Amino acid sequence: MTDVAATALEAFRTELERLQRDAATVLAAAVDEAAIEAARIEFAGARSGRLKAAQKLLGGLDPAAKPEGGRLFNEAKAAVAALLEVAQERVGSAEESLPPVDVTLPGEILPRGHMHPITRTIRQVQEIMGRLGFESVDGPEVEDQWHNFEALAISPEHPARDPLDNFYLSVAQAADPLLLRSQTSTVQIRVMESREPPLRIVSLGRVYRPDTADATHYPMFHQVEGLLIEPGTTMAHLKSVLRLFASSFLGGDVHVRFRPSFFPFTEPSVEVDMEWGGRWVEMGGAGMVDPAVLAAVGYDPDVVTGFAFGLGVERIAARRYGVDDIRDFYRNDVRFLRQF
Ligand code: FA5
Repeated sequence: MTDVAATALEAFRTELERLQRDAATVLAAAVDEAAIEAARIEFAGARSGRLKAAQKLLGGLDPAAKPEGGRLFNEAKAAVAALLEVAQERVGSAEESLPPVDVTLPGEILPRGHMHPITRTIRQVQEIMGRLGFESVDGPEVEDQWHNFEALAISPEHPARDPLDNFYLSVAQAADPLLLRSQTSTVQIRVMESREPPLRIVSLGRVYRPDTADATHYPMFHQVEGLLIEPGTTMAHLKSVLRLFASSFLGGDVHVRFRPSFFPFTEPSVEVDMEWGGRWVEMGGAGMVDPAVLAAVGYDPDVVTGFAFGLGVERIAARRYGVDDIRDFYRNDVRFLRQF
């Protein structure tokens, strides 16, 4: 091989090396299909790609240099093809894992929930009672013997204190076993202990009893407790407040019926039934606050009078919304809940 032919072959080798280096740089920076296609045209394009130009140079080499030149050219061509393939795979898998984004599409509409019917009932009761001048207050769900029973004149041997009728949290032998409150009447005591009359309060919250769940019972339910302490209060005021409440909440002219009953903390005591749509339903208990309770909280029973009532929130909500089974409120079935 002449010196001239050897120099031309060396120049050819240098050009092929530069071509491969450039292809590697360009393809490493390619981030999408379009960049790879541009690189393919630049390096391997059939008409004006750089490999095509190198092939033309190969044709001009000295016959003695051609076998080596051909080998170098095939190597470079295979290297560019491999670089293209690797880049293609990298970009393809990245694009597959990313969902295509069409920014002109409207956003995903998230389903919007609404208040649970029991929460809504609680707010409505608070609002109605607020208009009648009753301030909304809260009390703890974990209670002691004093607030759940003793101050309410429920004696130690009263069946309401039976361990089978309550969720006690500490051992029964403990001096003052705590329990999940079984009624919201506890809040009457807490408020009267900390404030002086006159009082108009309403308290809505959860209470717990080991009752078997059925259409009208649930082991966890809500009560609304009302307490009014004002001079000259009578049962007539109690009935008027309950009737005004029932008419506002249920709508229309709701009749309220009192049936004689017994609660240790009211005297006289009554069961409260409401008639609506031709049916009477028991909603709760009520009565004049017993003098023993007034004395327990430090009031003078000869001077202070008042009434109290406690209604089942699930019962009044069921009545209001025409629900036959209060268990439906807690089944978490959105098809049921969506209706309200
Ligand atoms: C009481 O709990 C008294 N504290 C009510 C009271 C307050 C009387 C103030 C006098 C003065 P009773 O145990 O009857 O009373 O419950 C009241 C209401 O709670 C019932 O009428 C009923 O509507 C509701 N209730 C009782 N147990 C359940 C239960 N397991 N599931 C759903 N609601 C219930």
